[in-house]
Amino acid sequence: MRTKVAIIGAGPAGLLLGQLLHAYGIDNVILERQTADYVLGRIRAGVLEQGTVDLLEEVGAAARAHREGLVHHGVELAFGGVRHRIDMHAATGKTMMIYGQTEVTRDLMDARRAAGLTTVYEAADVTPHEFDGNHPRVSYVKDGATHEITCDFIAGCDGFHGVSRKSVSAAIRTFERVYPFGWLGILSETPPVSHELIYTNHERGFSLCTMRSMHRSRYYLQCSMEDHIDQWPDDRFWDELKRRLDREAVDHLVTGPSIEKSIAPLRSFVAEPMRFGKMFLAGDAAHIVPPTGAKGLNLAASDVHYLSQALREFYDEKSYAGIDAYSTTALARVWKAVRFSWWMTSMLHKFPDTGEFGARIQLAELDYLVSSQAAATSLSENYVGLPF
Ligand code: FAS
Ligand code: PHB
Repeated sequence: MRTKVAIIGAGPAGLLLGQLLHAYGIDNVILERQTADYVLGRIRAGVLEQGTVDLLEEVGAAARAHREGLVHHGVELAFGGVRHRIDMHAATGKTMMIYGQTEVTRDLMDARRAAGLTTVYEAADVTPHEFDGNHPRVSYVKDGATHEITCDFIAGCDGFHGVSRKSVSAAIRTFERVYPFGWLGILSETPPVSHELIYTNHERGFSLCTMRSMHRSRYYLQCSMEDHIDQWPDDRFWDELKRRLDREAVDHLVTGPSIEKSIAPLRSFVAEPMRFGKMFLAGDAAHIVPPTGAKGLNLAASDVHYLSQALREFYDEKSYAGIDAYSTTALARVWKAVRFSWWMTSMLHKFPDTGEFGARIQLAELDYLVSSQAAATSLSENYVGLPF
């Protein structure tokens, strides 16, 4: 098989890149290790920046998001048992959209299928070859036979555990911080406790009240990395959540059976550079952020925005300028989001090793945020998404 761009991974990064390239008349094929249903079964992000919604619009995959997505103008920060609203729209003129990553993925899969583009699911042993030369290609195994795709470029959109970054033997630098806790997440068919998200700093640990719709809620609790999901039956989850919420939230909390429950580790990770000859890394393949700042999915979107523009410039104008600048341009925005996600995580979670002093610094930071317009504006412009 021959294509211009071989994309490894059919998560949000790979699917959005595929549709952007298609919009620019650039032929592409996606190779995905799992089945489409498996990809759709992963419950992850929930908040879309305006820039991400704009990209979905650009590829004609935003109609359902506009119908079903919830537009939010702010978030609430709770500490010391009191909730404070940060009006992000007033500070930035921008809004966020609550629309699950599962739905984004489904809309992009539908758009790809409607365009008749090739996605090979259950592709095993996907391997990028000769991307530091002039004849890049990708091999894979399907139904017991080995196949090969020759291409001009390879896009590694295969997530943190993918093959692309691991295939790079050249100079690659990684930067990492692993947090001493995880997020225990639950999904339930219950009305959300508030119309907006509630981030809570509590002496027992962080909690987040979020949602997927007005009848489907999602909640997160900071938990120990030693915790196992079997130790958290629904009743224990709801009891612990009530201990961490403010009184008004407890009064409005509607509990119910979990329809999904999982524990995610938290880390900050960046690989530099994001380009190796004819192969590019995008999304979680290149960086990971703790979900506190709701940046993971949105960074995947900005990466593939930069990459698709660079490839469009190459094919339209035979210019390598965008391709040569891709890594530097993407990393400039990545690191600002990594900083913001680290800052939000440091401010809101319980860190046993920083003791009482660390806890007081967190409360001072939160108190400053809710009493200074400048501080609230700084948080807001990072949360709604810095410009592309
Ligand atoms: P993905 O990991 O989504 O997609 C990579 C794809 O590549 C997968 O489909 C995988 O099957 C495929 N793949 C991997 N190896 C391959 C190989 N060798 N060959 C072929 N295909 C291969 N972000 C938020 O903003 N908010 C959140 O609350 C949030 N929660 C998260 C919870 C969890 C448990 C995880 C893991 C992540 C969470 N994230 C969250 C971040 C998440 O949303 C990512 O940022 C987002 O999925 C990034 O998309 P991709 O870069 O496409 O990577
Ligand atoms: C979610 O809705 O899953 C979500 C929202 C905000 C975050 C993290 C996760 O910071």
